[in-house]
Amino acid sequence: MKLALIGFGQAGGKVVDEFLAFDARIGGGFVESAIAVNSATTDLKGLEHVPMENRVLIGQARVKGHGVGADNELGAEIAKADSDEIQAAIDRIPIHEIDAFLVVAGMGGGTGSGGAPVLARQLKRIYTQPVYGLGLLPGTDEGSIYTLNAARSFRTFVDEVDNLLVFDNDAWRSAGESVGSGYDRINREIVERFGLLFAAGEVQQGDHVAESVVDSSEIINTLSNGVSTIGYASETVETNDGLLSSLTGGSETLDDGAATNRLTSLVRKATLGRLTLPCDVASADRGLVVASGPPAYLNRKGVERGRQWLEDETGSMEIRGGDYPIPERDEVGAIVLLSGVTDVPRIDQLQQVAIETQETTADVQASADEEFASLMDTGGELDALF
Ligand SMILES: Nc1nc2c(ncn2[C@@H]2O[C@H](COP(=O)(O)OP(=O)(O)OP(=O)(O)O)[C@@H](O)[C@H]2O)c(=O)[nH]1
Ligand SMILES: [Mg+2]
Repeated sequence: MKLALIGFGQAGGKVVDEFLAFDARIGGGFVESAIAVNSATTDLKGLEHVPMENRVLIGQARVKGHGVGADNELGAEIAKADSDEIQAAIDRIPIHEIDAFLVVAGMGGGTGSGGAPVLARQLKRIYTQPVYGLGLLPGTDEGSIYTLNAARSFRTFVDEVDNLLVFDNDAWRSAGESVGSGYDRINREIVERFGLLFAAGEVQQGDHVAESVVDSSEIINTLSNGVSTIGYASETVETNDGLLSSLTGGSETLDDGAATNRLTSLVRKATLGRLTLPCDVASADRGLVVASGPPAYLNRKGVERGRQWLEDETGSMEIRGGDYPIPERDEVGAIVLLSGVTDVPRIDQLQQVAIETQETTADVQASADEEFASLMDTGGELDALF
């Protein structure tokens, strides 16, 4: 499916940049337009693939190109104040060409975490296409301001978008890795999963028509509302099947039984392995299984078995399935999209933090009120004395 990508803040911009590189690498064609919005000049300069004219600096009057320093209320304010500048870039998107918007942002900082929900609301007001969010949750070791920002932003963002796809940095960090190289690796993991999903919905008739290719409407229906997570598992395969596909017309598999078994276990691995947002799989409301890779290795029975297995695992009647043939790839993979998930420990944890902070704020307010009242009482007594 064709997307207009909008990266908000530093993390959002970097991930959009990586999406562009990935799309070019796999010949996916799922990125129609890419825009980066930020309040920090250096972040925008650091991007490699987002076209210069699509890099939008906001909040110059308030923060002079230096970012908002994790103040997400300020992030939201400048996104509102400079909405015209953002809109000017969006006006250049060929809207009739796109199937959806995807707004990408780190939830822990200020610019993206505050601005992304504001932008999502603006897009939903104006356009009929679905507006999806891709929210990156901070690591638990980043400090409480990041957690608090994420807790607040998550609640707003999920309300403003049609579906919030989530990636939890905390579940994906590895010990001993520098922050910079860590993010580079993580960003590649992100775009591979979400990129393959969106690219799957972009296969055109005649590209390499497997009969059961995924259609963009199947992705859109799976993403109808709530929160989503993705699992992915892959296996390297022999690539000399270029010859084989040309001999067999690209429609037959090498060995049906082996291909079926491989796909079925890849679907299980993808689902039971590390998800972009770890959750209880049984709580998913809808799902989509996509088998990707060289056409000779894709097989309908394998996808169907995997799909049925996921139905049993989730108890959902709404599990879709299909193929994404990628002739040049030396990997067979299974992408499992789980949507409308509700049992998510990390989100419960974030909500708990938000509630506790609200209570603390309320307590502080209450004791301030009390103090004020007692001062006024004293004042009253003093009044009576005079
Ligand atoms: N996956 C991923 N996460 C990132 C990356 N950079 C930062 N983050 C995460 O995103 C959160 C927000 O950071 P930024 O995107 O830098 O924040 P910002 O939106 O630019 O806002 P300010 O810097 O406060 O103006 C951090 O808490 C990190 O968890 C990245 O390259 N990849
Ligand atoms: Mg920043």
